[in-house]
Amino acid sequence: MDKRIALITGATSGIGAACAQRFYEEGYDIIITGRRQERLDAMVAALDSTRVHCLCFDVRNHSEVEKAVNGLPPEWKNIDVLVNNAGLALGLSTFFKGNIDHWDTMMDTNVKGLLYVSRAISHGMIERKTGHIINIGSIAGKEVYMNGNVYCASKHAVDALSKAMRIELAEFGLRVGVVHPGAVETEFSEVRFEGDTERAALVYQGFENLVGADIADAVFYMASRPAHVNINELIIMPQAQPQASVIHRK
Ligand code: NDP
Ligand code: 8X3
Repeated sequence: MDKRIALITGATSGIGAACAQRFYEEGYDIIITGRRQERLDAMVAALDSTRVHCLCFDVRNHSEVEKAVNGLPPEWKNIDVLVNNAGLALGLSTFFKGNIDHWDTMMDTNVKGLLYVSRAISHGMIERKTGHIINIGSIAGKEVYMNGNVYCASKHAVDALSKAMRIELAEFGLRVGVVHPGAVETEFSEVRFEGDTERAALVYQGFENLVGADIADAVFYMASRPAHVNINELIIMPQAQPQASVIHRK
């Protein structure tokens, strides 16, 4: 395989870490990003360091994003696949009791952060007339569940932006897809419940949840289709979760 590069945002944990591992195993050189430098360092140490480049930045900070992408060494600039995975949910409550800081963080990360990274990286893809952007949405971007309001809105925005990007980038030969997972056991619920690990564990109790590798498999499937094939979207659920708010637990 010719040298191919995948950049994965939010690669320090969960779905992003699984995507990084999968692309690496499939022969890609990988650019891993996140805010936790120590985790990025540990990942580089566990792999062939000539095939991994790490960038530590917060996707919410537009100038940090631009600096990180524009400052890539020449041999890392030609990104073939961008996996926009960094994201989070904070809290579960009605909108009328909602925490405004939570709303800002979710919208800034899941929507604006994804836009900042995509804008910065798409310029090179457009110039080279090749590239693939794969966004990680959510079943929360296809359905709405009680108390999910702003997180669901942010993921509906990811769904809409995936369509917009596909329309606007097609003439340059680029592909855009989105993967919408149901419940995947990661650090997601620990983050949502702000470190309450007992509450987080309950989310995944009594049924077989998805794991990061299930989503990485779908993302890699999209990326590995022939160049004339674009998988627009995939919705991937645990068998026991037929819709967002229904989970059959034993
Ligand atoms: P994790 O909490 O395990 O991972 C989230 C990743 O996002 C981390 O690597 C984190 O890195 C990164 N991240 C969060 N905020 C920022 C930020 N401001 N700047 C840069 N990186 C950031 O959760 P998941 O792996 O589950 O989540 C990944 C994506 O999948 C999210 O978009 C989530 O909404 C989506 N998703 C998750 C589902 C699930 O059930 N788990 C289901 C459907 C969708 P760091 O903290 O180092 O910055
Ligand atoms: C994460 C899935 O249903 O917990 O996006 O919101 S859900």
